[in-house]
Amino acid sequence: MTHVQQNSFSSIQKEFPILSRKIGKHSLVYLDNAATTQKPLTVLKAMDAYYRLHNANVHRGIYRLAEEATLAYELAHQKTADFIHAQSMREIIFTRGTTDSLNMLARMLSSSVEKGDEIVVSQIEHHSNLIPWQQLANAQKAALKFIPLDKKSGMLDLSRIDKIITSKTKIVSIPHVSNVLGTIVPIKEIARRAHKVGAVVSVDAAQSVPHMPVNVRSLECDFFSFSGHKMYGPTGIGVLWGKESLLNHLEPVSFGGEMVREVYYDRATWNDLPWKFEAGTPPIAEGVGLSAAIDFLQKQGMEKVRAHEKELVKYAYDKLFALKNISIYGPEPKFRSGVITFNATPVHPHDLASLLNEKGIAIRAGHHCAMPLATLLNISASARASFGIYNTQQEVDLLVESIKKAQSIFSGGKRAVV
Ligand code: C6P
Repeated sequence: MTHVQQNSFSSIQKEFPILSRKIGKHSLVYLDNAATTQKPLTVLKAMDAYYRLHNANVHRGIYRLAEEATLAYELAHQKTADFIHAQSMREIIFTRGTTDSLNMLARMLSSSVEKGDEIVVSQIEHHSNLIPWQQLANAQKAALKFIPLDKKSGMLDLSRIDKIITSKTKIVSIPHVSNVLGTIVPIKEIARRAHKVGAVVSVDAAQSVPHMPVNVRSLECDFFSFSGHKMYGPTGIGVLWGKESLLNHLEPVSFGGEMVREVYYDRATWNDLPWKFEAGTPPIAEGVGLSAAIDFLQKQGMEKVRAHEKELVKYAYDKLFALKNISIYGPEPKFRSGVITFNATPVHPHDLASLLNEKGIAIRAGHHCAMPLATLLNISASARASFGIYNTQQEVDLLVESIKKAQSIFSGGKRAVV
C-alpha cells in the first residue's frame, strides 16, 4: 500500500520545471493544486511556439498565420469536446474560467427565471457557484434554495430532495467536487430529479475535470463549467459546455466582433455555435495551452490520475487522522477527491501555512472562497492540502511531520526548526 502510488507517476515531476525550484534551501512541495496547478513543459512549449511561429487573430485573416492560428484554436475546442465526451465542438464555449462560465450562464438563463420561481444550489458552494445565482434570484424575485450538507458524512443530504427541487425550480447548479471538503457529488441522481420537474442542471466542475474521467453525457447534466489553469493548462481560459439543443435557443450575453453573422446599423444576427457566445478576440494562445494540457492528461490516462490521487488522499487522511488534536472536514477518503481540509489545534491555519512555507510546503489557509460553508462548519478558517498528479507519499510524510512539529511548537514546545 505504502509504495504503490510512487510507481504510477514516479518521474512526472521532471516534466514540471517549477517543481525543481527551491524555497530557501528546501525543495518545493506544492500542495495547493485546488487553487491552481503547475504547468508541464509541453504546455509551456506549445504556448511559446504559438507566439514564436503562428500568432495571428482567428476567424479573420486569410493569410498563412491566421489560418494556422484559427486551426489551432478550433482544434482546442475539438480536443476539449472529446475530453469531456461532448456531442461536438459546437457545444464548447471558451470563457476566462469557471467563474466567468457560471456568470455567463446565469445571464444566459436570466430570462427563463420569473418572480416566484426557484433556483437550487447546495450548502457547499464555492462563491463562484453561489453569487451569480444569488444575483439572478434577487433580480428576478426568485427564491434561492439549498441542498443541505450532512455534516456527519460530509456528503450532500439528498433525503428531502423532492421538497427542495420542486415544480417551481428552473435551475439547479451544483458542484461536481467541493473545493473544501473534496466531496464527490452524485450529479446524475440530482439531475434526474431536476429534469423530472423541467429544470436545467448546471455543474461547477472546476475541481473534477483535472482529477477524474468525466463524461458530460453520462452525468446527464445540461451545462458544465471548468478552468484551464486547474488542469495543468494556462490561466485566462475556461470552458462552458452546454447541450447544443439548449445553446441553440439561448441568446448571447456579450456582444461585438466574432459572435456576429450580419450587422446593420439597427440590428445584428448571430454566428454559429460556439462562436456566438465568444465575443471579441478570444484566448488563442491559452486555447493552444489548454490543448497541450489535455494531451498531457490523456497521455497519463484519467483513470490512472484518479487512482493515484485517491490513494494519495487515503494515505494523507490516515496519517493526519492519527495525529492528536486534528479535525478533518468532509467525507471518508473513498468519497472524496484529492482535497483534504483540516485544523490542527492549537495552530491557526494561517500560522500553519506560514510555518510549512519555511519547509518549502505550499498549502492554502483561510475560507477557500466558501465563506457560508465555513460558517456552517463553525470555523473561521482551515488549512487545505490538495493533490495533483505529481505529488508523492514522501511529500505527504513531510507535510504530516511538519504539522506535528508546528503543533508541538504552538503547544509550548521550542520555536525551533520546523
Ligand atoms: N477555487 C480554490 O483554491 P476560477 O477562479 O474561475 O478558475 O475557479 C473558480 C472556482 C469555482 N468553483 C470551484 C469549486 C472552485 O474550486 C473554484 C476555484 C480555488 O479553491 C480558487 S478560490
